[in-house]
Amino acid sequence: MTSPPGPSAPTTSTPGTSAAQAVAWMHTARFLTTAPRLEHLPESEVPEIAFVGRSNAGKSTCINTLTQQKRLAFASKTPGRTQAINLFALGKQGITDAVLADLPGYGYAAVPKQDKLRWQQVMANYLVTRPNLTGVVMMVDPRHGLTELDEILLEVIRPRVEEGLKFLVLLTKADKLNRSEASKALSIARLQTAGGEVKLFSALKKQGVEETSLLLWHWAHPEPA
Ligand SMILES: Nc1nc2c(ncn2[C@@H]2O[C@H](COP(=O)(O)OP(=O)(O)O)[C@@H](O)[C@H]2O)c(=O)[nH]1
Ligand SMILES: [Mg+2]
Repeated sequence: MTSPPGPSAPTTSTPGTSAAQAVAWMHTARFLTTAPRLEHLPESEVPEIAFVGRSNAGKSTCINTLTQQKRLAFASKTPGRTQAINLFALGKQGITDAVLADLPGYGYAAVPKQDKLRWQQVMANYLVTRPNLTGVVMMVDPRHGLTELDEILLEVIRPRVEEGLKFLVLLTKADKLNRSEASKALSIARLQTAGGEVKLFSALKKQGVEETSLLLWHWAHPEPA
């Protein structure tokens, strides 16, 4: 909780894109398709940003808050789509300039082991092979920190991160932490991600919404070199 939420918080950006524009861009999200297996994923040229996280980490709430649309993550709860990759398109009227991929939460105890393993395999394959994957946002409940499965996933994507894949850890439910707990959680997560980018996020207080939207915008619209 380093800065107060709200429009008064200044956000830096490259010329042309304000935080408000990035937030509005996120609000254009609409359901695109659902893919129970990798071979069902449509080929795509546009940058794709994947949301991953342990079950109950706050992923659905975060996606709903960023996109300002309750039915998106709801779509991911529809029977048949729960163990699937759900894609959402971003961009103005019919012009898709990025895709959000919602990957089912992992680590849920009640899921049979066989299904868990199958799903971990699908997810690992997706993260390693998806050609247009541009960035990964990992949602982590800061009261639990990065779990073993989170760390395994980090290992899976590490080679791609070294080749330029973007990566962000969002510490969710930040409203449940006091100031010192928040700064401690940030330091620990930064250590665990070897200096990777980590931000606080609260759906309840709308904390981190502008910063995250702007960051994802820049992932999807890199400056020409
Ligand atoms: N206080 C608080 N609770 C949250 C926040 N985000 C999610 N939660 C709660 O955490 C639980 C899990 O959230 P959900 O989005 O369903 O997690 P998912 O399983 O990762 O999709 C729910 O009870 C949410 O209401 C937040 O920013 N603040
Ligand atoms: Mg969910």
